[in-house]
Amino acid sequence: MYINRKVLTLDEFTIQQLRNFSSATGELSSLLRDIGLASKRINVEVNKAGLVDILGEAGHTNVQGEDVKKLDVFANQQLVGVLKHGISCAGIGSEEIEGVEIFNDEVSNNSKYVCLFDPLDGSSNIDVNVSIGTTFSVYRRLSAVGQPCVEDDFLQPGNKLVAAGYVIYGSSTMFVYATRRGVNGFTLDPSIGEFCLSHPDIQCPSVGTIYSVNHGNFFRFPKGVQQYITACQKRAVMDGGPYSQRYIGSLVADVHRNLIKGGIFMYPSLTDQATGKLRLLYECNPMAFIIERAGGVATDGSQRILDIVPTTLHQRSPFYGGSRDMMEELSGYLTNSDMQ
Ligand code: AHM
Ligand code: MG
Repeated sequence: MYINRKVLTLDEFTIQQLRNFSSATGELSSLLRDIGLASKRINVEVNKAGLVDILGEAGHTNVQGEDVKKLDVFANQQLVGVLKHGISCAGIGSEEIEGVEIFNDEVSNNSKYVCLFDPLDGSSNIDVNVSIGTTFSVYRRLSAVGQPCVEDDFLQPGNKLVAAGYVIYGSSTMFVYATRRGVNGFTLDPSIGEFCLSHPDIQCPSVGTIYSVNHGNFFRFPKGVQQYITACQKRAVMDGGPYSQRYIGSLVADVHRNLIKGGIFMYPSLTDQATGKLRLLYECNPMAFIIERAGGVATDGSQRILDIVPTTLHQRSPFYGGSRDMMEELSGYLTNSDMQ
């Protein structure tokens, strides 16, 4: 078997980054390694999802007599487990858990980060073999190190993020994370069980030809969004032709594609749900942080996603994000008050 030893693994890369900072303690590298480990375990179970009918339904006992858990519950347990037993995280917030979980042991109380995640996003796609993902946000805690962390440590705007990322369980499994220094992507090499640097310094193209939105909601969108979508469809051939509409219904997969190819993703407010669907702290913020670090733009229609000051753990926000020039064109439609 050929192994390319020149390709950096996720661990090697984060440690290399660390060497550039004399004051760095390695806690962030350790936290990313923990999330990487959990995501490898999640990946193994996601790949077996189609076997659930053979091995046993979720919530039942399989043929080996083991309890079969729903995948999103399993994913949550893996992430909570690695972070709780690791040395870098004082507590977590998760889409699967109502309140924050404060670890409150000696090592965790001395950790400087808190983490929020959606363990398995797009879970309605699991049963039909479509890409799903994990999203995560990392904040430096505000409360004093040495004490248990507190809920306010989690309620920070995205502009305070130290790092954010996602894992996509797709045709291959990728771990993408961003810090203030940029965005890098790592593909899981199953032969060695390591994430290997495959997409260094990801830059979102400033223009693209893809718009991603749930078209079924068209008549529930603000008028400006309807007008923008119609403009996407009416683009003249001389302007590069109409854009392509691509919507997977998995935030991670839709954003990942647009990040690489150029495009715009929208989950607008709806007439009967003004805040849209996506959760601010562990869905919108990590994606907005990554998009911005890659040179793109992300807003809720009127302000930067990353500037929204959260008040509750599971609050939702409309989300528009992607290629800079496409976002600028969209904002022309959204800022016109007749269009709202
Ligand atoms: P989930 O957290 O219940 O999986 O919902 C989030 C998902 C996103 O991945 C995706 O962008 C969106 O919901 C799709 O919603 P819809 O089916 O309304 O288009
Ligand atoms: Mg979700």
